[in-house]
Amino acid sequence: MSLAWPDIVKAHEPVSQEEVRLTVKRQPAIPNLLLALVLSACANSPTSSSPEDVPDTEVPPGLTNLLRFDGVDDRVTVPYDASFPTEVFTIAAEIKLTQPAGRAAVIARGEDDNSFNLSWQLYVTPSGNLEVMLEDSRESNFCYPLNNCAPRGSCTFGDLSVADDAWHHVAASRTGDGTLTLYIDGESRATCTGTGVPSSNNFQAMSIGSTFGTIGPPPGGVEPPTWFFPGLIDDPAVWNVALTPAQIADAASLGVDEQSAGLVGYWNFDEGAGQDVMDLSPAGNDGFRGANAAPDSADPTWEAEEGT
Ligand SMILES: [Ca+2]
Ligand SMILES: [Ca+2]
Ligand SMILES: [Ca+2]
Ligand SMILES: [Ca+2]
Repeated sequence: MSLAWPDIVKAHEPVSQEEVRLTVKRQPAIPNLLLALVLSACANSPTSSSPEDVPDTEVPPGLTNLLRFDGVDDRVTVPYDASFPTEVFTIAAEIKLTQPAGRAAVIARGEDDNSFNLSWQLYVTPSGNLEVMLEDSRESNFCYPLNNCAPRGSCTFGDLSVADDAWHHVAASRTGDGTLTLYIDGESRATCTGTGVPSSNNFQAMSIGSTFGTIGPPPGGVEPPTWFFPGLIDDPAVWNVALTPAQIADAASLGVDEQSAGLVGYWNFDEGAGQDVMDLSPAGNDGFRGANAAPDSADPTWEAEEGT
């Protein structure tokens, strides 16, 4: 088809592509007339396939997309790579969910099958609050900002609620001197100093929408995926540096800067079809939907951003 979504919008309103992106992401629905225009343009194109040929999880080309996670087993898997950051990192994503029944992982370097060490994980608690868990090489788990697992360091924090069925940009960074900061919508909401040191004895896949492992060695020694995220995720990203508060604010309002120093993973989930989830960072950490690179029950569902 010849018409892309931003082109259609531009024809109606003199706004920038960035404004289009933010408007589309944050508004509950697009005008039905415009969506019908896009869909009919696809249906009428002589080169497009018939509706019967399109699998359920595909969305029309030309739209920007995201992934819906079912909270049962859905996740994105990124095979282990030495570029994954450990002690110094920034992790971020845009999320939308209602209060989860259990813990809901956004992005994680979860438990290793052999060391039973996780490095870090960002998740939403059953109370609907953003939280980070770190684990050191001695299998001590540290939970921030409540500091109510193995206590270490100290925190100050404010409102961390994110499970209100609205889009939120969430992020966490950790510096080399152990300062962990949690951000919501570009604002610092928690700062912890003297935090635990994430274990580097971890060769597990990175996961988006879940983590790997329960706390401690499971029977059989293989860490199962768990803490499945029920809702929408877009634009997850990972850096091997601690971004500044100003950089986090920019990422929240403008999106991920693909040229930003230290970027080692950025998945915009715009594919809209197929298994591959491409990393737009120089590190090339491409992932796939679900438990494996073939269609499986753990595949999250492609969804047009306009549908949110
Ligand atoms: Ca562990
Ligand atoms: Ca997207
Ligand atoms: Ca799959
Ligand atoms: Ca599923």
